[in-house]
Amino acid sequence: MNAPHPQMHLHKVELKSKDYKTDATSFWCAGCGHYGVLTGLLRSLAEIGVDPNYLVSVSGIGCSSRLPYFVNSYKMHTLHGRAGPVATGVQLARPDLSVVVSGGDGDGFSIGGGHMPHLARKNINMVYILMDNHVYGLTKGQCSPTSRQVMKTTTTPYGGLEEPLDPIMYMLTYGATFVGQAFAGNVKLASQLIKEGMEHKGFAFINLLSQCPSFNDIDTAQAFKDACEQVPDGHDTSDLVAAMATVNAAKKEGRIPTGLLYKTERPTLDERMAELVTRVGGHKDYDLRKIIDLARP
Ligand SMILES: Cc1ncc(C[n+]2csc(CCOP(=O)(O)OP(=O)(O)O)c2C)c(N)n1
Repeated sequence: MNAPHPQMHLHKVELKSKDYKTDATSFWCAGCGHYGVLTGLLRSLAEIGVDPNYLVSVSGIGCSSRLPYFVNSYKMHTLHGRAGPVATGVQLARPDLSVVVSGGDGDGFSIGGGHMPHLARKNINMVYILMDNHVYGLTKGQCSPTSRQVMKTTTTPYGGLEEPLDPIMYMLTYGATFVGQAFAGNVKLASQLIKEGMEHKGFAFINLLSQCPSFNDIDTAQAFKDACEQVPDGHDTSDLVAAMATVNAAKKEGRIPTGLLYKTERPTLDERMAELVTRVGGHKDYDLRKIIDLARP
């Protein structure tokens, strides 16, 4: 049985979702899907009772990467595409903290694309929320790796030349141990997935489809809502091949499968490091800071 995240037991608090919201002024446009992601996250934090003192939200650069500003937590607004590696350092140094990464499809899969397979295969214990609006929002409407080919953008005025990347297939392929998807406007499902992802020990990837009313006029809230279809109750979340087949079948029909698509259990990188340090170094209580101190000349 996969032991739950250590923080979840030790530091529970009773707060309402509004208590997790800072009073930072939002710069997101009216009607932006990112608001749904934020509401879903705040709700899941309250449901679990996460202590903000043990929560770190990490992001790169983009409209989506502003999310940590609004979350009552420690936070790191890092470089474009580099949230994953920074969050990895946080998680390995302090495995007792809950680490939530948020960012856009450009941040995660263009400039940051090289990091994604490694977060998944190393099974870093964190939640990665992709706020996928199929476009670069902050820089005003360039095409992203998830832009649909038919979309005309400032960099593809006649439509795209490339097939879009599917973040879900990508994550299933590279070994993420928790993979879920929802329309950001379906706050109930989004918050449920984030909650389960936070309780999951390992790399939890959640793709939240988020409309950009300013720079993407084809993937509107209504279009996402109409295309999303929750996987049936009988869906076997432990079967990787079934998860891939479900995604492929849906794609052929222009549907987007939502809900928990895949979940498995395997040691996390910090657990493997703790085991190694105990076995090889003879340290009973693994603490990276102590190890670093010991290694100092
Ligand atoms: C090294 C570097 N290259 C390019 C940029 C410019 N830039 C800032 S955000 C961004 C993409 C934003 O799109 P996305 O990550 O999808 O997030 P969104 O704004 O749509 O939420 C780009 C290209 C940058 N800040 N740093």
